[in-house]
Amino acid sequence: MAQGRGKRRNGGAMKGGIDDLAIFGAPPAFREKLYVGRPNIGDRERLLARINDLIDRKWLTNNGPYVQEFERRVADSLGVKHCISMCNGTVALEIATRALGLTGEVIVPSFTFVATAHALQWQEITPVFCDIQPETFTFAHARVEEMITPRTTGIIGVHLWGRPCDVEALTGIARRRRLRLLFDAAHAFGCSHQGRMIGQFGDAEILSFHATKFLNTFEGGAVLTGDDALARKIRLMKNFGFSGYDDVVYIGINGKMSEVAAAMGLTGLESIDDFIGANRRNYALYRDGLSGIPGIRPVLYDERERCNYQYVVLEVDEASSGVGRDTLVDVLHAENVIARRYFHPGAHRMEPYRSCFPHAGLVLPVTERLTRRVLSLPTGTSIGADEIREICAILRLAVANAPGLGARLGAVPPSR
Ligand code: T4K
Repeated sequence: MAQGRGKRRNGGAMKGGIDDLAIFGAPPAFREKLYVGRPNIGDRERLLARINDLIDRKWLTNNGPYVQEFERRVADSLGVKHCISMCNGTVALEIATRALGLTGEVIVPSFTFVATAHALQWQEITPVFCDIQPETFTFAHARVEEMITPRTTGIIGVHLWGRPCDVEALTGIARRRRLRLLFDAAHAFGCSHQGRMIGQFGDAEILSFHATKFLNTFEGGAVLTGDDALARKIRLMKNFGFSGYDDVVYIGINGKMSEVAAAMGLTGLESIDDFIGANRRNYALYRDGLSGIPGIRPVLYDERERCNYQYVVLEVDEASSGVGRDTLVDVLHAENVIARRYFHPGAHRMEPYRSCFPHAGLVLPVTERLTRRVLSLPTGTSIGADEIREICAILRLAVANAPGLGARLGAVPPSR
């Protein structure tokens, strides 16, 4: 697999002094931009062969053979009875929410991609934002229980960055309070929780196969469930409510995955071990390369579980590093490292939530503190070890020169 060929500018020499930083006018460390979320692509020949096949077959969508095979393989690999593929993760969330009969209010974390909240609001269900635990970045379940009202019908837990949320606590709350429990597992394909694969929990879980995800189908998603009746309903819903050739028995929309998307997914599945291997190697390189930098803490994965290591996330403690998260992002962007602030500023600080009742003025202290501290770095199959070492060296240089950086940046406009 091609990894980071020829992107470094200096061919060996790392940046050594503050004047070498591109934010002060030096050439950027990388000739090309390094992105978070560069797609993992499996074997190109296998993909093109599959695309040729589907073109020859003239069966492009509507539950074609590749879609059926993809669904079967995903379900088998996760140990889930039903995998119902979708055109994307957001539609998977919307359809799952609707099929579960959620109405009124649903409790969600704010520290997530905004689609988790929008999927509810789009259906005029109120997302009730709950704060997170600082150690895990996932639901503070004690708070979840306090937020239940007579209008609450469900909870959506998010396995943020593929790190499982507290499944047991949420399952207990949902059972006790007779609520539906859905998991947004958009980041968590291939991850496990206490030895069981994500996908097996709650009433249903949803996946995203967006281009930026660990496993991609260009665009795509899925609902996973062990519940036969729910699976039947979701299959109707995603195909206009058709139960047969021309018999519509239900209100539905179009949530179908195409054959070309499934061809990409099947090809990616064959390279899963390579994808995980590259991500795990990158994660280890970042951990080594960043160790000992004051105030920079990589968010860790539980190595006892299966992980996809798809997100390399740092938490920046400005009091110790002397440099704020946003300054580090500016420094990296200038070097052509397009670090991201996933998921700043928190869904409750985005429109329409930040302006509208009942969210306006909502304060979630832990979410707000952490969304100001995290940044995601490039990883995946398109980045190499040399590039990671250089990114770490840039961060080390920035923190080592924190006072000078701060003083000089007072006069430099931010790059974003
Ligand atoms: N729930 C959660 C927790 C999610 O994170 C998401 C999606 C969903 C639900 C909804 O699933 P989908 O409906 O998307 O299937 C990106 C993705 O668009 C989104 O799928 C993802 N989460 C989110 C975390 O990231 P943006 O706005 O950051 O996308 P964008 O265009 O800035 O691209 C991200 C990076 O990837 C860039 O640095 C460039 C790079 N990139 C992107 C694409 C599309 C490439 O290198 N190649 C590409 O083809 O949202």
